Amino acid sequence: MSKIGITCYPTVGGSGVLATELGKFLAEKGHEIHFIVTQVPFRLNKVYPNIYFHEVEVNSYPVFQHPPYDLALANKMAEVAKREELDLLHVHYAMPHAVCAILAKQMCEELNLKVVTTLHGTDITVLGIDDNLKQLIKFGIEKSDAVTAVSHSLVKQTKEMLETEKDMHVLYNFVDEREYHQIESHDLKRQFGIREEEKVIIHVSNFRKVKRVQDVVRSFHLIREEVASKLILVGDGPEYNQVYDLVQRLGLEEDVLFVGKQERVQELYSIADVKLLLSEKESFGLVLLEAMACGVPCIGTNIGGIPEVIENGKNGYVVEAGALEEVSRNAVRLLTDEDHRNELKKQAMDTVNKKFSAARIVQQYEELYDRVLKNE
Ligand code: GMT
Repeated sequence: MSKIGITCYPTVGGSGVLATELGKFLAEKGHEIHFIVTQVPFRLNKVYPNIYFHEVEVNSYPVFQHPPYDLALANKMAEVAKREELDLLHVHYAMPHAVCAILAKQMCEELNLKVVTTLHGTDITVLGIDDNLKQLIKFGIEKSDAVTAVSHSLVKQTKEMLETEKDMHVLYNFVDEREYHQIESHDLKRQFGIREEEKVIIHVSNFRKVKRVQDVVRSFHLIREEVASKLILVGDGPEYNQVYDLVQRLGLEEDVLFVGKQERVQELYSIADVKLLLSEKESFGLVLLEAMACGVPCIGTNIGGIPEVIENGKNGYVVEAGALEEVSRNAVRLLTDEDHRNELKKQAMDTVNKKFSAARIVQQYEELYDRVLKNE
């Protein structure tokens, strides 16, 4: 069993969720897990005897213009690694976490500490194009003992953008099937004022521009002309007001439910018939897995890692970004043909079980740690 330090942005969407869930599963398998983060990750909602939390405190000083998060983190990593005799640091995001881990590794040479870096996308697709950071991100990746990325698409993009030949392993996102599965919805639909015969379309995101939530609303506008339905929008973020205005302009206020951030999205999935994720950037799309595990077929854009999750026509649909007529056509077919919907639903759950189960992916991480620790 290994002693593993994990660093992530504890409040940031998918990457924080993935890092936390991985830590929990590794702890259940007997590894000793040390979260080195600024605050307790939001999914760490239970006490585990072999999970420890080490808070990175970032103080402001009058002499510094900006609080030194990166340096405080590197210092904490080195301190924890020495005291707890960690075997490896698994960091999520190359920038700045991989760079901090490499600095920490140099600060405790006596330990033979290893660094595993997982790329989630935003660090590459947003920061990687910033010339002020590009060389540092490349350094963090190349000096890591192993690098994983959440899709083949992200590996390709990272290699092209950073002009690196570094070996990268694709380790997909996974979902905890104990949490995400079909559940009895009782009368949730009625509580939301949705009539039994109405279909439910759902979208879950942090309402960043790249999620193109306005495309979701426009697609729904088309779908609603053919099928009596409601759209549930889950989440909050920078585009919220624009999306809200669009809903008013299109006269959809009666049929679009803004439910804000939700902890137990699985309950909402239990009343949903189809999910839309129409992003223009998405290195994987963890929310797709969560929906599929709950038996909700998804329509997603042909972007990044989405086509590695959705198999067009088999467990959902993949459309070109902005092809809203096509989104609507596929959704209407799904919503009106029950046999077809049930088949896609079954295939969606099957895909999660076979390709993206926690057991499978967590084992892949363990095997990678093993190889790194044996210097293979
Ligand atoms: O999608 C976001 O805005 C959050 C972002 C993050 O950094 O947490 O999610 C990224 O990592 C997730 C976990 O690996 C992936 O499932 C998301 O696709 C990815 N987001 C993007 O690439 C935009």
